[in-house]
Amino acid sequence: MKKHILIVPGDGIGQEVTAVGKKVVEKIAAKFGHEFTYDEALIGHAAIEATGDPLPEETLVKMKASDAVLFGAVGHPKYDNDPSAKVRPEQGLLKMRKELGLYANLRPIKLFDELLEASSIKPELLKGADILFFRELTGDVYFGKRERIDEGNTAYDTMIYSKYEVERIARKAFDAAMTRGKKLMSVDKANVLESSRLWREVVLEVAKDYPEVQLEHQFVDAAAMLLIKDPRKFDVVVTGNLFGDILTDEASQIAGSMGMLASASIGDSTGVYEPIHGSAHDITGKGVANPLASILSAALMLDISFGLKAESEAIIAAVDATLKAGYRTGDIADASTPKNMILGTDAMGEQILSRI
Ligand code: GGG
Repeated sequence: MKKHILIVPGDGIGQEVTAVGKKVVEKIAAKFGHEFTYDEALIGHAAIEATGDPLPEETLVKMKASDAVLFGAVGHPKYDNDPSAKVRPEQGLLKMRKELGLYANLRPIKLFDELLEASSIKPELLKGADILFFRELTGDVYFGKRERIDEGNTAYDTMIYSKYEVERIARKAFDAAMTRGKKLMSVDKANVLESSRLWREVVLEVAKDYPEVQLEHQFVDAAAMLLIKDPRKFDVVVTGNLFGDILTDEASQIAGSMGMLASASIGDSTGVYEPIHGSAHDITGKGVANPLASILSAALMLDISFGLKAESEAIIAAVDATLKAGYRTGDIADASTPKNMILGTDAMGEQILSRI
């Protein structure tokens, strides 16, 4: 198979983990006889530094012309202490999602058995937990009108959803539920928010086309509590942009670490595959970042964008076998992990490559 992949490492540890993700894709191509070509582009702080724009036109053009994008992370600590900065790395991420019509963000919460003890949640509550989040990605407060008024003393962000936006993400989630346990949880805050009441109305309407799927509604606060209390209650979850952002970070603790969670953003054109973690400047340059989320994002890319199921499974099996062999990065190590089994980013990548 011939495919063109755009590598967009972004900022911080995005650079380090995406380099490893790319090596894994190259190994898969060699092993399975595919002809993948690659290009690279800037986004986020790296792009601001080079061009003044967090998503330069050149990057967007390359993204649209590619078969898939392997993405890293955006962010830089200099903006944390400058809340009024007009140009920010995250604007590149949001614009990319809007321009590519990436309305569905799939975030599988997969717990590898070997990491049961690494999780912050009791192992007996966790074993068998397997959740697939559908986070809506191009609506909500992230894209609603926002403004400072009252001479800068008051600010607002608008939580906004239209029917068609809810319907298309709901259909994706129902379709996924049909291929899994035929259970779907829709998360909203319909007891308070009007946009959530619209969300619930539309989900109920779409549900009529999926009579086999058992639909449950939860308020976001209750869902946040249940994720920790009873993670096995969850199968497929559909929710809005803000609630999905927060809940999936929480759910990463089920998988042991944010460094384990991959994601796929799909919609109208090129799919984008990225770890859910950010740029993590506190560990940037130390060579200790966990590359497994990037590697697992590459596996999602092969499966979802290219339909290469066996190739995708070969990556997941290599991750599983590496963990079974006892290798860990610092974020997923525990007190019982021997020091010589705690690896840095590249060494962990080498272990995965050797098992493909
Ligand atoms: N790889 C994910 C990433 O770069 N996250 C940084 C970020 O700003 N995330 C906000 C969001 O996902 O909406």
